Amino acid sequence: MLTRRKFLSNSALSSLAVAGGVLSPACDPFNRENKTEVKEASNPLVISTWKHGIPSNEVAWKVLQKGGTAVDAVEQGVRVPEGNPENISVGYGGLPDRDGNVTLDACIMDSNGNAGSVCFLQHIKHPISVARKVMDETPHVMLAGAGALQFALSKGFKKEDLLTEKTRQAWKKWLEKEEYAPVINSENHDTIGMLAIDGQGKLAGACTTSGLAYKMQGRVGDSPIIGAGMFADNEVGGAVDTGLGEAVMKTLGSFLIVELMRQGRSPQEACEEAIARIVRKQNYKNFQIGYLAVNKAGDTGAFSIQPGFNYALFVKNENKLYDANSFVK
Ligand code: SD4
Repeated sequence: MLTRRKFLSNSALSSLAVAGGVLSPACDPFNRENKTEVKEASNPLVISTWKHGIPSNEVAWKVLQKGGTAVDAVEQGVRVPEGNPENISVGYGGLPDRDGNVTLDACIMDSNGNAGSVCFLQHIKHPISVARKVMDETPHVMLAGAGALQFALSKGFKKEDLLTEKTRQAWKKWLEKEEYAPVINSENHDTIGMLAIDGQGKLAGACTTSGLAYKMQGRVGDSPIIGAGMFADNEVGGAVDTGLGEAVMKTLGSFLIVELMRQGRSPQEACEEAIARIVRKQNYKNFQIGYLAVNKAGDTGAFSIQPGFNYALFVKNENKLYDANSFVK
């Protein structure tokens, strides 16, 4: 196990923490003595939202088993629901906006603090892989709409119709009444957020969604916003959420959770505090938010506003679904 102090001195030796003028994330530019002890996870781990997390974790785990990195694991893992037309809230087959357009949001972060994101992206089945390319191959963090599509096409992604017969019918039915009300149960909230720790103890995260069903054209949620839908800091831990993005964007929930963990809260306490910040100010009765968090030691936390939020945790060769505790009982 590495303490943070050892970690700091190791990294200072290994690279003097400066590569191409960029400070290593472990290096404190103010040379303050940091007394926080950070335990390293002794096992790889994958955690993700909802029951589609089970097959997604399987794929991520296989990447880790082969010695792959956490960022490769989360990218490959969340591609599972993205590519599944039966999943009506992520990627291909996601429910459209009010005008029948499937518009996708996704983001990814690696263990070096790099981030990539796409929002309001249409016609591309795997937005997470476009977000990964934004991170790896552009000087930017986020590309939106037509620009994101143009970039994806330039990288060889295929332009596809993402509306399936099933979602076209659901949308037509919705048009009969055109009533828009966020629903608190899992039918309307099935974004996948995933965090992984690899064999080197490195941490990464990903989040991908088709967003709220029947949203206004152009609406972007929390999921592609770094620090809202997902945040991962390899020195501390990571967090992801699912639920009504507007509530999360107003509180920057995933960033908040990581910062609370940095200050010593457990992942569970940090998730509970992030939910507390929402229910204190917002009328939470009609919506759901669920948070997941993991720290560097591999401790996990999960908490939601309403009952019914579950998540999949793969650790020590076991991939299991758990029910999260909730604020409303
Ligand atoms: C959004 N947070 O677009 C997403 C929706 C979601 O599970 O999480 N669904 O607001």
